[in-house]
Amino acid sequence: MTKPRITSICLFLCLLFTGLKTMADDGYKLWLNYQPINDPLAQTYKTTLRNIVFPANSQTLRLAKKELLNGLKDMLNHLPQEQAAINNNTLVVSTLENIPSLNLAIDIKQLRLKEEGFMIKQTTVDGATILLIIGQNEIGTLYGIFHFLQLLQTHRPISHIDIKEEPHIKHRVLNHWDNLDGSVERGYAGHSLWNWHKLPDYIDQRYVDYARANASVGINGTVLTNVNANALTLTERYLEKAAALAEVFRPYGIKVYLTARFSAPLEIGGLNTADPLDSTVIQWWHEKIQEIYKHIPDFGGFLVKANSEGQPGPQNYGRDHAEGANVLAKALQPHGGIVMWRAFVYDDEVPDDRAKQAYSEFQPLDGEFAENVIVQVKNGAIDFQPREPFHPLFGAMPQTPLMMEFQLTQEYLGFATHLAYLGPLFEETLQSDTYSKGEQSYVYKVIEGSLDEQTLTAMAGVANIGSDRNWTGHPFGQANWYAYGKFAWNPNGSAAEIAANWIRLTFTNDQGFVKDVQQMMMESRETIVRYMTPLGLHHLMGWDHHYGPGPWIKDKARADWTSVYYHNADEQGIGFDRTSTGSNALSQYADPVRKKFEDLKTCPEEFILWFHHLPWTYQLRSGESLWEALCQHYDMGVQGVKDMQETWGKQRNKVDKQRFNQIDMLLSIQLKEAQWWRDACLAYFQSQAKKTYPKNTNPPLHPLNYYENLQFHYVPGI
Ligand code: GCW
Repeated sequence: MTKPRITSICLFLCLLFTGLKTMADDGYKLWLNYQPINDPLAQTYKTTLRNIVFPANSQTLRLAKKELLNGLKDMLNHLPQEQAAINNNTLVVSTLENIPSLNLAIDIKQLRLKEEGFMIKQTTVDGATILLIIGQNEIGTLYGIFHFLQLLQTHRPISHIDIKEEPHIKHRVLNHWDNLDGSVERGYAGHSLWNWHKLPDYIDQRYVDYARANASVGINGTVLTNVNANALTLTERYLEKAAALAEVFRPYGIKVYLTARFSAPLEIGGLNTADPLDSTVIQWWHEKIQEIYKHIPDFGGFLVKANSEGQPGPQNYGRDHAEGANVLAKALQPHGGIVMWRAFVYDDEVPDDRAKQAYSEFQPLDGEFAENVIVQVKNGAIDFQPREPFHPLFGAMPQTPLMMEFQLTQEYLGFATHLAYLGPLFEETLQSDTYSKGEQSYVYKVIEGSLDEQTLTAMAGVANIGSDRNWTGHPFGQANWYAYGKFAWNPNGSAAEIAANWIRLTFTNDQGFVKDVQQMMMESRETIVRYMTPLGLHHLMGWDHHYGPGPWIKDKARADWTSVYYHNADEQGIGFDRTSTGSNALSQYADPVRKKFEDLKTCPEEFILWFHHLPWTYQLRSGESLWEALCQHYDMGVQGVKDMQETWGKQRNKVDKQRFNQIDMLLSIQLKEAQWWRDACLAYFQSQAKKTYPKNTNPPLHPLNYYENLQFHYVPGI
């Protein structure tokens, strides 16, 4: 070959390569982005996967096989040879149950797997080196395939591989706050995915892709409808529609759940009461549940928000939460269904510290709930704030299964315009020590049932998914969906590791990129805490729509819907006293936790104003006064966004143009809004503290009344 020809081939390859980088990627594929592998590893993969034995005798196994072969074709441009017998370099995929039919010299008694678990193992059978993917059942096998593909996507070695994976939590569920009119409460990524109007006859491809994405991270349940429930959901017309979705999701191992409006017997049942102890009501639920199972034979059960924020519930009839939950549970039990009963309650009348109310109402009911009821508790006692201490109910109800509710949709973390990787928030909560049974009684152990020997276990994530082409609005919102799935599978997981894998799956395996972007993700949530609610402040957001800052919000129908109730700032000081001199919410924690938070010497400064009301002159460990530290945190928050911009700016040539630009533009919005949060909060707190700004803190750009008078219309999510 002549020199000029070689040069032009090189040039062509270079152009092709850079062309790939700049090609548009709209993010629709999520982390299921099977990029061609241009790495020496590709050859090893192909050799190891020369042949395949994969009898696919069911719908789930057929789609697992299709997923595998498509993935191999896209990544390796290689299709293994289908074999009946087992030779060297064969990939064998099977459920445990099907192994005997393969005549493999393997003792299956040795292979123990928990429900939905799988193993991936290289081994020698009858002299042949083979790779085994074995699932405890069909769904476990599908999970094994996805896991295997992810290993290839992230360029991991597969020789001598020996992996066993089992879910630590049984029900790994998304909660959609989707309304029947197509809107999504606190949804920032477009409309609802569910087109109720066209269902049941029109099956959008999105439903399939949604199921596939969930299965790829082990999510096995979906609550289709908003917890602020509409009784119509339970009418025949809508059950037919929900059944059509259930049918799409079933082969992917995903069960459908619905939200039950407690007053449904009145609203759609024609009864004149919804008293859970009334025999006609009991009968009504019994019949309704039978009807549901006729439509959806594997229906998962109900999620219920009762006696909270105006939702009806058993207390309307003088009954308690257990009496309410148990009526539904009894009717669901013969069918294997469960009730997820939310503990997000705060009394309509009693203006006690809102942080105490869930515990006050639920803890005394420990042991009163039916076996198939699990109490769904938000990660913190107020409401999905950028940072909250763990909810005091964790560890406090040993005789009741408790599940975690995380919010993936960023209601309080900048909607879908701010980059907030929530892995560190999940990890921080799950690794908190409740001390309920002495040291190391971590929240994750409560959730996985190991602390109190619970077998009914679950986790919920309030979905951040909508009709936006890239599903989550912000491309990095996808990481929160992914990370939620991973933590629901193993609540003792690592946010940093999950982030690195997600980056590799979603963007590239380029080491520099992975390192930079992982660091950016890991710091992103702390950055938001700094420019929104530093040092334990909380609930400072704009009224009702929750967009932007509103530390001045006061004089509303309920004190605990205002901001001033939570920060109590005046000329003397700031913070909510939850110690024994204040609301004593701290008494709800186990003693070592209470003491740690109560004592200013040991209270972590990130929670200091959550638990203490302190003078502005209070000296923090850094030596700064509280006022100076507050100013500094707001400044660090804004600087944190600038740092993210810089990090992202360096990645221009490492990702496709489309996502690069999207993220770049979103970071600009985030910077503007971080500055706005900082300026508005500082202007307000300065007006209370009446202190001068520290030397290195620039005063806000505008006077306080400018921020107070900003008006917004058509904010998404309401
Ligand atoms: O965070 C609040 C939201 C409400 C939500 C409620 C809840 C679905 O502002 O929109 O209602 O929590 O979790 O029930």
